[in-house]
Amino acid sequence: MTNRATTNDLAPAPRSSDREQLATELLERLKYRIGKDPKVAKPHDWLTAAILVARDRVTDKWMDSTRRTYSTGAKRVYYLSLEFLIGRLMRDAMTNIGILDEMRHALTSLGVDLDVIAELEPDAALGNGGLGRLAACFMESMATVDVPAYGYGIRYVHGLFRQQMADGWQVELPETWLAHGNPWEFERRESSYEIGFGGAVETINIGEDKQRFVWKPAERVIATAYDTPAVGWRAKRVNTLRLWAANPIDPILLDAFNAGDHIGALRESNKAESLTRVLYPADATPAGQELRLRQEFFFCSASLQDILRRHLQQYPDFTSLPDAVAIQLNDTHPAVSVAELVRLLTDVHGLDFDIAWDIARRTFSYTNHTLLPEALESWPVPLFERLLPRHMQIVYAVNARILLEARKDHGLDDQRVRNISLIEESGERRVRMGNLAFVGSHSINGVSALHTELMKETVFADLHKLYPDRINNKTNGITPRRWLMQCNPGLFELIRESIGDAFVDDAEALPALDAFADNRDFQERFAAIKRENKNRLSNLVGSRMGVRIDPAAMFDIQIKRIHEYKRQLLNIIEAVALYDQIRSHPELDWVPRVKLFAGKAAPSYHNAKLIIKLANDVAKVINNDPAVRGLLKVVFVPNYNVSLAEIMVPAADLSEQISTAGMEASGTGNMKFALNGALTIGTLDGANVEMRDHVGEENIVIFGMTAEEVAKVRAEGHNPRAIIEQSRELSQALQAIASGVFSPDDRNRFAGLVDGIYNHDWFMVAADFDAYAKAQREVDAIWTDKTSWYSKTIRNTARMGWFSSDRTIRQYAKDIWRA
Ligand code: B1H
Repeated sequence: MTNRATTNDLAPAPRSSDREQLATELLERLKYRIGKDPKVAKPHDWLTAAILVARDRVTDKWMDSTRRTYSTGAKRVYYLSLEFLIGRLMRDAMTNIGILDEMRHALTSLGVDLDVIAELEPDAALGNGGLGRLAACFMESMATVDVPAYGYGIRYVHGLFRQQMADGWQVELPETWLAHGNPWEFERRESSYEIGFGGAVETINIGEDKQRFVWKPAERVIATAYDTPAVGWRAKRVNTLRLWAANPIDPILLDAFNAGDHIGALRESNKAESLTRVLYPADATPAGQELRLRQEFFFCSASLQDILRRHLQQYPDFTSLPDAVAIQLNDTHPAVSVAELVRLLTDVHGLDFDIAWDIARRTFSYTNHTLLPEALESWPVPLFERLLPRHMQIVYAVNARILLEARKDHGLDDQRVRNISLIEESGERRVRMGNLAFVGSHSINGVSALHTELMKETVFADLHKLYPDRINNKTNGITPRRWLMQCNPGLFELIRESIGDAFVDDAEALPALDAFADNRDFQERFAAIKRENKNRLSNLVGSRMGVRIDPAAMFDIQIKRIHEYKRQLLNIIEAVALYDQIRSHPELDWVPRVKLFAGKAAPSYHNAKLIIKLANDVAKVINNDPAVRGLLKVVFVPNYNVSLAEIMVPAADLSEQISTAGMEASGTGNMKFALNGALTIGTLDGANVEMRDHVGEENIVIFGMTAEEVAKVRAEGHNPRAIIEQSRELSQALQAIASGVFSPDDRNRFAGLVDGIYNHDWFMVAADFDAYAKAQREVDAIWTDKTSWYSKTIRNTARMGWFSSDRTIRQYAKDIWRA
């Protein structure tokens, strides 16, 4: 294990920075909280003790922060998200409170290696991919820039599945992050709420033509809070991540039990607990099952009840809610909150509907994360009505006034009225959660400049015309603490030695590094650090997979969820074409490359799983062909997660960001790689566009169709067959794959995948292939000139400061939350 992080002297002195004090605390926690003698303590016990020491120190700051929010009357921000992809927390928390180095020494003095126990901490994978990881970066940045914030979500017992390879196929295994307990969390029995489902609505006439509505749910469960501290950089502020677990009202049905029905007695309990048992593993595609809608409503209702209770502790009524509270909806997953807040304010707290609606709209804001039509959440009306009868009424009531206003005041025609309706009327009637979130929010934001423009032109075109001030852009960001300081301590130290400490607190001071981009000595040190990071990844690939990769080769990495629009297939086809070229022209100076892939496929996504199998099949052939002479290797690293990203990102030379233009809302992996000194090969999609603007077009390799061109070709019809026939490289590669060169045991395995490219090529793999292959040879040329390579990659690091999530959060705070 390489020597890591030496950031201790940057942070404020902890209560006692003394390593003896930390050692004393470790022994004390071990003895009194874990009940172990150091002589018999297992590595896991030491991990728990170390976390408890860190947690206790965080707790002081946590209480200070809470008190400060209360006494200053500051606005509170609530971030509602069905996903928080946290990863490990120990190194993060210790870095941010400034005890990492002292803790390392304290543990060493007790005969324990911090790096060894750090590996034992489970990776909290309560999210699928970018959307969940963004929520985790935002939690850290909100604390860092001193925004009083609460994250609200679900405490899934099982996070995203563990991926195993069986003969090159993805196999999903349950993930059990809570198996050894979770020393970070505090269970809050006192913060629990009843959540209802189903039943009926009673109407009570209260005179003067007025009515009250009382929802009588048929089923009820209890939501119990678990709090985890979210520590900002230098522990200026500690916020709360509050995750809800579902429990039965009656843990055991005594009547049934006494009657001998021991299983039946637990039915209620099992049903309640199944609600928060597992994260839906679909990324950028909605799960669509009843249990998912139950999860969504469960955590929204619990969070809103909690928010309203806290508000009433400090204010006399709810007229002040929009000034005291901002609620950010992370995609449409929490959109049912709009109806639930209106219900709570009217039915439970007695406000008039108009007032409640106005409060809701001024309190909520909504972030859209995808334009993929299949990803836009909608629920069948019968299901929604059965599960949430009162919310159905509220949706209809809201819809009536929106549509009336649209027709009367704005003169919209039938078609446009249909487009903005909360109810989809063509085919099966469905509740459109995107439209509900839109009309219930004062701000609707996209996650990159391009994505935001496309939102205005496509899915929300008519709503945007009706409410032209609501859509705005907030380009995503990443936390530089986790994604530079912690994952790449070598580079972090080099930057610090070169430009001083300013960038440590303000990533936008990084451009000072530009002055070193052409400095030979600096380039060599930069290269040496990259090499060390590559050695570490080589060792991991060697020990975990038994595949030898040469750290001197170019590490070309594509890591993200497997999805057709992300075009891992384009990358694999290019590998096959390159393989042909290397064999046909052994006399040429091929740049040695390792193409690394990692990522999970949704278990029900057939083509995505087939793409994983293809990568593994292609790897097997190429890696074992002596004619390649080791010039090309293909590796699919199993079980991609945050911790693996922390090793792969700093080791990358080339970052693959090659989605079909117009389809990736932003991307955030793209930012992590560039910050860590990789060159990007990418399309003009998502945040790549803004990355090009920041790093300069000479420092990024852009290829392929633009979003506009993709839209045009799709509208006018596209003839992929003709394109393929004109490209010898592409047709040979496709034929090899289709005819079973890589799958001799099942020659037809990939025929369907290749047919899709020949017949419709929806994702423009054929259309972009030649441009991509050409761009790859440009990359080779740059690589060959090492001075040029490092001058570009150093400039990438220098110019990525703007993509810090601190900047993103400041923009949300100023423009949307007014916090
Ligand atoms: C993103 C999702 C997503 N967009 C549905 N949409 C899900 C949709 O479980 N579901 O139902 C889960 C996730 N995730 C990603 O968000 C975008 O694809 C990225 O481009 C973007 O960078 C990221 C964060 O904004």
